[in-house]
Amino acid sequence: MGRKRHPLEDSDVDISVSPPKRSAAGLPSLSETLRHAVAYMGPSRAWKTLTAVNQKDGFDCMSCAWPDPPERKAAEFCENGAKAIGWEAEPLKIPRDFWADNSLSSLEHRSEYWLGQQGRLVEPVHKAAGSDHYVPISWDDAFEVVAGELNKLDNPDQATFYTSGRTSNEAAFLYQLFVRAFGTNNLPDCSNMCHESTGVAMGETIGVGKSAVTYTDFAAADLIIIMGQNPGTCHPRMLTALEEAKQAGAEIVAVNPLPEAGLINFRNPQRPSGLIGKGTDLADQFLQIRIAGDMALLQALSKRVLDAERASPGTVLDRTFIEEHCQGFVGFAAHLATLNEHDVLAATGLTSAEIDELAGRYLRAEKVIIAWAMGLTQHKKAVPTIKEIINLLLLRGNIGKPGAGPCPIRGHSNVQGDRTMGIWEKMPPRFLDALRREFGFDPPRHAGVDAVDSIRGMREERIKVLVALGGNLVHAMSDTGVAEAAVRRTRLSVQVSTKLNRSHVVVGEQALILPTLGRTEIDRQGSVEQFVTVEDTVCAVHRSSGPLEPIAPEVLSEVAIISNIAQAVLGIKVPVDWAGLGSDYDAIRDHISHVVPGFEDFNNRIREKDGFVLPHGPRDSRTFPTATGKAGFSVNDLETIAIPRGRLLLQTLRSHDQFNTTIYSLNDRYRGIKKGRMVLFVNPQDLAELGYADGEYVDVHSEADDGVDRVLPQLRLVSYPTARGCAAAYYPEANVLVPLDSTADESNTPASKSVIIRLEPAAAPVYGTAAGQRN
Ligand SMILES: Nc1nc2c(c(=O)[nH]1)N[C@H]1C(S)=C(S)[C@@H](COP(=O)(O)OP(=O)(O)OC[C@H]3O[C@@H](n4cnc5c(=O)[nH]c(N)nc54)[C@H](O)[C@@H]3O)O[C@H]1N2
Ligand SMILES: Nc1nc2c(c(=O)[nH]1)N[C@H]1C(S)=C(S)[C@@H](COP(=O)(O)OP(=O)(O)OC[C@H]3O[C@@H](n4cnc5c(=O)[nH]c(N)nc54)[C@H](O)[C@@H]3O)O[C@H]1N2
Ligand SMILES: [Mo]
Repeated sequence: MGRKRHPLEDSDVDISVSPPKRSAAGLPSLSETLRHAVAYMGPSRAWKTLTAVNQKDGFDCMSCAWPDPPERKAAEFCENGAKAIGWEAEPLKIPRDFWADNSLSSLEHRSEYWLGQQGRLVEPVHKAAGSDHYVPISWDDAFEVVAGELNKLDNPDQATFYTSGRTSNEAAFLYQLFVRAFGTNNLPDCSNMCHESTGVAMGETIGVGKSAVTYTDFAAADLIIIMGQNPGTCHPRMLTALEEAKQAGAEIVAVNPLPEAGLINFRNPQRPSGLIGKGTDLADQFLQIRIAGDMALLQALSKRVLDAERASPGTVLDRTFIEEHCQGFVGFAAHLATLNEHDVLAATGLTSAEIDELAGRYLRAEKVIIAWAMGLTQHKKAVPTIKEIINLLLLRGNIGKPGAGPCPIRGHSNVQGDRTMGIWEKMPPRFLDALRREFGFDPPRHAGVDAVDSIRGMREERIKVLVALGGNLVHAMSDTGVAEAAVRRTRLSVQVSTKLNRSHVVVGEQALILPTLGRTEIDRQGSVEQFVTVEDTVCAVHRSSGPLEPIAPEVLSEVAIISNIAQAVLGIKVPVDWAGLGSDYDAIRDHISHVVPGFEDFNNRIREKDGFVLPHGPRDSRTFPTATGKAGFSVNDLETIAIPRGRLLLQTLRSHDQFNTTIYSLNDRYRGIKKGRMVLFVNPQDLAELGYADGEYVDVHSEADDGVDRVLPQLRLVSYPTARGCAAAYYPEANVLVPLDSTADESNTPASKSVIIRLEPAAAPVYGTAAGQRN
């Protein structure tokens, strides 16, 4: 096999920097895909997995929530999907002596990259109180440890149950059922750090927090505006949909502080012309906005639409739609009349002409999609910003018709489905009522804690047990130092995982790792092969079943683990057949069909090859399940971030070779970075004004109201064409800079894309050499 088994610890000593790319995918992507897949899995496993991924009878790719097209190609995956599959399906196991050889205090100094390279977890391990080592433990003993600690608590709210968005619908449903039967709504999830702002904003304005656009709408749109999203890296198959839309005549506009390669040009590796030709130019207009300037831009666009209506009454707004389906228009229009163009230009860094041009495109288009991701959701004003997307769309009836609508692009492959299944700390009473009717116990009614509040609870020792179904909470969370100290204060932390990460080495007094099957593997209960289901970002539900034999016979599925924990913790306290549900996923789906709207007759409908699309009132019939039954225009006061002189606004983002906290390699091909992640991208003029040069090393300090000096030391400066006044660094490393209390209003999502920073010359010598000597 082509991969070194234990690559050297990353040291960032050899970072090399070249100019950013102007085009995504193409031949380099195809060769990276094959190189990566074969190096990790070998040719036969690579073939087996890659021919099954995203096929109708195969498994759902775990790399993002982008939907599958109605007609599947033979190769229905992207470069980054292949990396995710290779990472999971590599036939490398953590050996038994690993736990004796590596103390927790030594593992703590290992990077996320190194931890992820050690192979699959194949046996449950336990760290006893006071011990510095994990020791293998039997499954039954592991479940008893969990039961012992949970049943010792004074009340169920002293435990919190995190979920990451790879969990299937079946596992998610069973997990929330167990947690609520145990007696708490403490069900934080990765969505709290991701699209929570979207859920709040769309829930309040149109009554549904999910995309009102389906796959086929892309090709039917006249204009697609992509805000705060990097599809070339994070949703590469979206580029195919954009290319198809473009060929069908759509215009595409990108709004981003960075000229991301995938937004500019796409060389479709599925077509010969994409491999050797020039590719398709995607963006007709690129607005290089300042970080957090989107709310001002959206308001300025709506104002221009209203001005156009005033100039030619009756020709611009969709009056019929507004009168029949909306409320709040008059107040909204009056509020925007006071919008000050100077404030808009200062906040966005754009010119009036650029905004006029985009407004012109919006006015000419009959059908408009606005898509967005983390560039919009992770700011203090994220919720009102997304509400301004809704305002702009409502003005011309761009919702509930083909080719139009708001389109949040979700991240984790089943994060949306997990929510649908009840993974949320504040599910509405109608869901809890349905649980009670179905299962005959009364679920708790008071709201639980989200991810940030879970950390606060652990920090203050109100929460004593952390159970995590997947993910890497301590490293995905903001304020790494605070998050880690908080988890260390728990009595027990439990991780249900496929591979090692930081959350396995920064743990409570006692800790458990429970190894589980991944998407690529066959899940047998008894001798019967099970399948699971997922929901993608456009509400399509379909099956997933992996083609590979499990990495080891002892490894249990997530469903089986939850079922066993529930039996150990609850026994017969509630009338739920945990064992039966753990061994027959159809039985779980039967319950889902009674509890979750849209899943009626689930078991039959899911067996129809394509699965089904969940109902969505605004999308299907312009029915808005809000308090008033109408879509709401909202009034949002423009508030911009005051950046003191000599400071920059930092966003924390993903490289091309990572999946969240999982690092595949130290390269970021499109941005020209090789062999290192400790870089800070800054505009050349800002660098000059601050008195630094490309290649110098700095310590980055964040500045927050709490006065705490948070530092990320020794970043190599990279002169980069980002918007003025803005900087970018990689997540999760840069999470040390994001204060725990810096969150979005209303959604409590960490504001990890607007951090005020100050640069200082690197205090310590850089990796043994003087700063600036190395390029
Ligand atoms: N390969 C790969 N795929 C993934 C993931 C991964 O890590 N790797 N993660 C998955 C997950 S969980 C998610 S949520 C998604 C994330 O998908 P993205 O949201 O695309 O990921 P980020 O890297 O956070 O990129 C945010 C983008 O927003 C831009 N941006 C930052 N601040 C602003 C702003 O203020 N305004 C505007 N207009 N733009 C801004 C950045 O320049 C960047 O292009 O991807 C999913 N898919
Ligand atoms: N600064 C900053 N912070 C951020 C973000 C940001 O843009 N900037 N983005 C935020 C976003 S959008 C998100 S979604 C969160 C991500 O937060 P998480 O979802 O908590 O983190 P991941 O890195 O996706 O979790 C990876 C781990 O999941 C486990 N795993 C993988 N596959 C499986 C499986 O099939 N089953 C189980 N049980 N476990 C599995 C592996 O052990 C792996 O190490 O981070 C957030 N944090
Ligand atoms: Mo995410």
